[in-house]
Amino acid sequence: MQEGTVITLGRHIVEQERLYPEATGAFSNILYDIALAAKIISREVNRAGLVDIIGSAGKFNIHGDDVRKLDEFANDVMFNALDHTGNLCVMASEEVDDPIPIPDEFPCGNYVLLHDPLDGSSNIDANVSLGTIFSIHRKISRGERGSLEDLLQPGHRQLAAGYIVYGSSTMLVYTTGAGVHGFTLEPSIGEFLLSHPNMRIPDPGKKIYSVNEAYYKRWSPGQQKAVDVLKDEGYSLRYIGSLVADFHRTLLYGGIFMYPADKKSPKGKLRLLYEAAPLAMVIEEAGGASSEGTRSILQVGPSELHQRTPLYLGSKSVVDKVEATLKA
Ligand code: AHM
Ligand code: MG
Repeated sequence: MQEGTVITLGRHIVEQERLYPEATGAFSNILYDIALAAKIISREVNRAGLVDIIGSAGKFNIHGDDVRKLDEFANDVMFNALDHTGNLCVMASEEVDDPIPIPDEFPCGNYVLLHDPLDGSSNIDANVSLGTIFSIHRKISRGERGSLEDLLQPGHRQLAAGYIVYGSSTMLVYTTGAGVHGFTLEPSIGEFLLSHPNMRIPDPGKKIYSVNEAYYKRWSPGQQKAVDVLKDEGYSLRYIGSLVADFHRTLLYGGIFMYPADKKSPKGKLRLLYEAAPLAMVIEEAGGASSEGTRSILQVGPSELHQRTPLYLGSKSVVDKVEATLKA
């Protein structure tokens, strides 16, 4: 490749697809459609602070209950970008209780999409980074239309996963199992451009742990010990409270992100299928590790759509160390 060549997300997806001669293009189209949805969500997230000044162009504003409506907007954008293309057989969203069928008037395809359309939206008033998280599986059920069975697959079967972080710039990071690649949105041309090829998490990386330490008294003795040990080793605490932003920093700098189980939330807070599994695929593909305490998140077989899980993500040596302390 010539020096100075600009690689758009579209070109990158096509080049990745060529690695699989049997590919039909359907899978690539899903990634394009997610990127389109991300651009629309990014535009609205960036405008959210202006709504009081210039008025809302859409059906939401930024206050009180209406904050949640930005989640709903993002959810609708994802649905509308992906419902009609004939590539998906069923979807699921953190915002919706039940499986989301493809409308009867559209054909179904061989893929399954799960997503959290706008994670961390309670932070929007403070201009804190938000994110979208996605996970793609192959259809495994026999019927023509997808079903719950297609959605309840363990993370190790994901074909692709990634996230978009709406930060000081908007970035899309994804993996199809052939490395982790990061793209930055160039707003003036509306394209995601390859800015972070072959991302690898540093190990051990910067001495950073990321957890809501206010819950310390509710943690198990093993969890308390794990954090005590990190502090004794000179680690610093960084916690934004917006998962995609905390995860993105962890991927770039190393260290560990934790959302453990505690006495109040014995299964943790974060969702296995929309948050934990996709980010676990990304971090493991980048050379890091994921855990739910005793095993990789990717090994956990879901039994319900909105299942929660304790979550550890980060540099492999650090996750291993914390896992060992939890077991001790
Ligand atoms: P949400 O799904 O209700 O938006 O909550 C998810 C968010 C994550 O972004 C973040 O990691 C976590 O909740 C923070 O929770 P806490 O305030 O308990 O630390
Ligand atoms: Mg969420």
